[in-house]
Amino acid sequence: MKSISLIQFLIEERRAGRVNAELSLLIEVVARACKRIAVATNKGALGGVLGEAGTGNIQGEAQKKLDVISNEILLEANAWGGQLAACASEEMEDPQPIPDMYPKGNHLLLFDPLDGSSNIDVNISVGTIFSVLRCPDGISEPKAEHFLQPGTTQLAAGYVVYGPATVLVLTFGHGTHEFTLDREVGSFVLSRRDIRIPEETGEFAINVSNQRHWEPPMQRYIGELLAGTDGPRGKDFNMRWVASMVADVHRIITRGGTFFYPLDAKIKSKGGKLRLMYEANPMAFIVEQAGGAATTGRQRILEVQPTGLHQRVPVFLGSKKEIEVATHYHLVADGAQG
Ligand code: AFP
Repeated sequence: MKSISLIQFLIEERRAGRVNAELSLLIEVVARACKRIAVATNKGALGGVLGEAGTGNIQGEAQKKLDVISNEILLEANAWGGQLAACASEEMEDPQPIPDMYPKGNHLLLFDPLDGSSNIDVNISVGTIFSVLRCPDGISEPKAEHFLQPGTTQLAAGYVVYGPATVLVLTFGHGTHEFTLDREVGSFVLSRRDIRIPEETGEFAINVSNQRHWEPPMQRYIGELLAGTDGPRGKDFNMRWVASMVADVHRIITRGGTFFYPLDAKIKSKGGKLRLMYEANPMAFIVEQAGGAATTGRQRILEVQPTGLHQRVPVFLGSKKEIEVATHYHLVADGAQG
């Protein structure tokens, strides 16, 4: 089979009128930055990149050295190319403007530079998640409010898993596609086009240690899965939890399944654990484009109107039929559905 590089794929998408030149170049730049993050990640202890950075991020979380390195790589790579009006990172309180000495473009880039970073030191897969929005017309110096667009307006979203292989998964709203990094050649090569997530599944992912804090409909749903053949679902379910969203989502993109980070009593005041703009929206776009579903348990994630750059939401995503069941239980509990 003739291999298709990411660059070739992007040129073909441009010719088909699905992507403009500026957006295509932006994705190339992000992919190139992610190759550098892959190199840093792969060096592990030998690169002096493991351990704490000794700083905290806007979320109040201790930063790992690789969180800081990955953030810097993405900021630096994207500053000068002329495709962006500004960047926003999960690691920074405010959006990062494009320095005056560089040309500005019409796009806004949001990223979680190193998702799952608590897994770095134990050599488990981590990843980068990104989302691209259009900069509102007439805005030359975007502020946080200009990023607060619902996920339905995303022009592109993707993630890179730094695992046994480095894999990029990408959507422009015309299907979800996977590229694997050929380390010898140094380029991403198309490995799966138009990925489809099976509608039904027997596998779910959730951090069960939070069970006692969940809301009743979540207790009900997971309780029924755990009851297996003896319970109302009449079948056994398997469970996985990597604690790197990129790795858990990649499993779902590959063989189906579901992922839940529901609301629980410990995180209720924050609105959830995962960030809408950096994690939930890009993953929801990717999953929906692969035929899956993504909700907050009550609402389609992509339709949530953001109120803050670092807003958190509950996340239910993956194989459609199961996400529908879990969401239905929440709506019934709220009295919104019979
Ligand atoms: P870190 O980047 O701090 O490791 O958080 C990862 C994450 O945001 C997401 O990737 C995981 O699914 C989730 O947190 C794991 O959360 P728990 O540690 O509460 O299971």
